[in-house]
Amino acid sequence: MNQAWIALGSNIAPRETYLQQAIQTLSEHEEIKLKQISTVYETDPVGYEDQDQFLNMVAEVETNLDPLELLHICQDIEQDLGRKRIIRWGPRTVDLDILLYSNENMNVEELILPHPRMHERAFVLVPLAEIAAELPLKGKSVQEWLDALPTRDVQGVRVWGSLNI
Ligand code: PH2
Ligand code: MG
Ligand code: MG
Repeated sequence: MNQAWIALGSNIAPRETYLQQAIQTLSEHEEIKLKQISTVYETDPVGYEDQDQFLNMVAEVETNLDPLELLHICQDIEQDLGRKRIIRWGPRTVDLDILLYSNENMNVEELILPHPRMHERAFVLVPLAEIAAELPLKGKSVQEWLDALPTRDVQGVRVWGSLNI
């Protein structure tokens, strides 16, 4: 079995429903076992700032699928939930990003593991630290990366609530 962490985000209404449906679809997949989900956070948009606030969370799964098979399932969920790619880093119904897959280091056109920007994003590190603070990532723990972020970034991530799974 491999252990993978997936970040989810939505900033088009109904945000909670999109997250809920994405988690539900993952958990119903025969080859995926949902292990943990974080709290849901409301977060200021990063990168492209002229867009609505996001809901973000992180899920831990176990799977025998390989990383690209898991990626394709995540992409199918995005498509089924109406994702349109118009602006890079722009508004989305739902985004599922594989953050980590066991100890895999991978760099192919479709997928880079660990996710290349995860260690600098509070909207990823705050929910991930909640369920995997000690996880090793690029020579530090997730908690250490989080502690190294500017306070202003962390303040842009606020507890919103929990999904009813
Ligand atoms: N995703 C992005 C770009 N910016 N900002 C927040 N707060 N949350 C996201 O999920 C997010 C973002 C690209 O995927
Ligand atoms: Mg993303
Ligand atoms: Mg993505």
